[in-house]
Amino acid sequence: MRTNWFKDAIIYQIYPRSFCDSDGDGFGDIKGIISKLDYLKELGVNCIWLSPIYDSPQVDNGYDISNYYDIYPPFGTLDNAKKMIKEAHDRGIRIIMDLVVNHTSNQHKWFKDISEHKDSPYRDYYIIKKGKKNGKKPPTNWSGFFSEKAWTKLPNSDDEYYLHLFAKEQPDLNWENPKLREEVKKILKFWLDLGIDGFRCDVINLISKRQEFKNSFPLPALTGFKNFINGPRLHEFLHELYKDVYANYDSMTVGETVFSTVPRAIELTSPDRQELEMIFNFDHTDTDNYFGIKYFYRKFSLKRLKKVVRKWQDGLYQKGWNSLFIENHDQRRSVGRFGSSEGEYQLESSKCIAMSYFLLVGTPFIYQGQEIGMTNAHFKSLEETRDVEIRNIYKTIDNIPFFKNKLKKIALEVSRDNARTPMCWDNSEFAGFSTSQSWIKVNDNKDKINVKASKEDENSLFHFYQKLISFKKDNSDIIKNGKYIDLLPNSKNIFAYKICSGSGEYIVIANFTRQEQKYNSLLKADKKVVLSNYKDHKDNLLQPYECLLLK
Ligand code: ISL
Repeated sequence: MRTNWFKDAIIYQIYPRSFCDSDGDGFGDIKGIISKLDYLKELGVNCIWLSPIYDSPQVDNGYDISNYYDIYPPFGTLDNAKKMIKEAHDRGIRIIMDLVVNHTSNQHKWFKDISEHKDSPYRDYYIIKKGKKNGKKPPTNWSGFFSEKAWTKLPNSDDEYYLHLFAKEQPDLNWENPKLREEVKKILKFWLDLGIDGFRCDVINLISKRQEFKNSFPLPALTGFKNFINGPRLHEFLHELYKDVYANYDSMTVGETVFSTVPRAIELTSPDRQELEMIFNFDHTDTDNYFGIKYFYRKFSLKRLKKVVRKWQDGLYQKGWNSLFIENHDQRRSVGRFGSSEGEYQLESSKCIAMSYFLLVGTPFIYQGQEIGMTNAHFKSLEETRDVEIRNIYKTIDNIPFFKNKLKKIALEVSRDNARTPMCWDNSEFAGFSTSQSWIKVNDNKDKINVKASKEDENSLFHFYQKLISFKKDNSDIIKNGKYIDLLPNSKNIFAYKICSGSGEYIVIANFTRQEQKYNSLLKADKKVVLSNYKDHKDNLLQPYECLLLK
């Protein structure tokens, strides 16, 4: 029987290669994850999202899958995975897997077969088109997400190209082909039968492509995006998966949907349409950039953030369901972001941001290390990074005549690798992550910011998250039907909102500045402070980054 457990889920994202290394090779693994399940239970989460552990050449850290039915050996074995599922379930923790089916690795047997045999039965599993001018030019001028052209010549062909919206080692699958869709269903069933509780569906709104394959107006990035974002058969394909697979399991899906809108999200998540349970939208992560491109950095503004929150909370009220997150493996850390501060008021501001997003209506996600306030890695050079994306960006910058150094500095600051450095468990040489040098550097501040220190300090962010989690669980009746009301829509310094429903209400008031802020204490109505990041409160004054939860 399907239930709505996803509305009660508190989800913790694990990036397996950087979480915990049990065998000392500097690379995280499944046994390491099992060894930390008690920690996650203590934190209070009841569901894990695992970034990909499938077999893969790791060009994009596992988002390039070569075998959906096996595990990348450095992570462990299928038996290890089965044990992890059981051990998690024994502790009341569900597991959702990353599902990457917009593309495979070019080392997947289907793609290898078409690269080797002209008459391969798998040709129609991918998107292959003849190039223009006798194959000298690609079929269209589209460009992908990693600042590469979206077409590469098929191995062993003079005039044919395959489409890839990410790296050239990640060929896109052809969802128009019913046989391919059956293969996807087989993969879903395999993992659900193994006991998995659902999927985080990678770039799922890219799976349907417009079939005209025409040139588009050239843009600095993502030329042709209208041809592959939210394509014409997206909803049909998702409903087919739901009807043929998910309907038979008590599972949940959260779709990663890039450049999404509220109307689209309602279509994707309204229960009667049977497509997905919720989606990730990225509007709030674009409040400190222009055009949704993180390299076009601009100063964060609370007013912009509040506008976005209002749009999504109001938009999905009683129509769909929101996911709530401030970090993931593609985003830089939230410390020093969204108005928070690295240095002075670091702890206060991290708590302030945490409370502000966590108590909105929706299912909250915590990315590994976020709960202890891990910071960006502060990379000094490209050599310290590992991500395929930043390598491509550096090549692009090298072709720009001006500002090379400045642009490279920005690229390092916003690089995805900032969130991918090893989880800091203690202050030992390799931060308790491993007993040897890790695949990417350990944060320089591991002596101060680590799990052991956080657990020992009763005032820490870790304990604050524990309290937020308890509150969210205890008040799930309010939240499930909760209406969001922005109490100070015009303030550029204070974020104040009320969540109310027939079962009760609560209020969050947060000062997003490092200055004291006056406010009208009537806002608090007759409510009592349940949680705050300061011990003492002033009547109509908020201290720097002070946040209050009132009920
Ligand atoms: O990370 C991004 C920008 O820096 C995003 O544009 C990201 O590429 C996009 O959100 C899709 O992300 C997902 O699919 C990618 C993979 O590299 C990401 O790690 C994954 O989250 C391709 O599978």
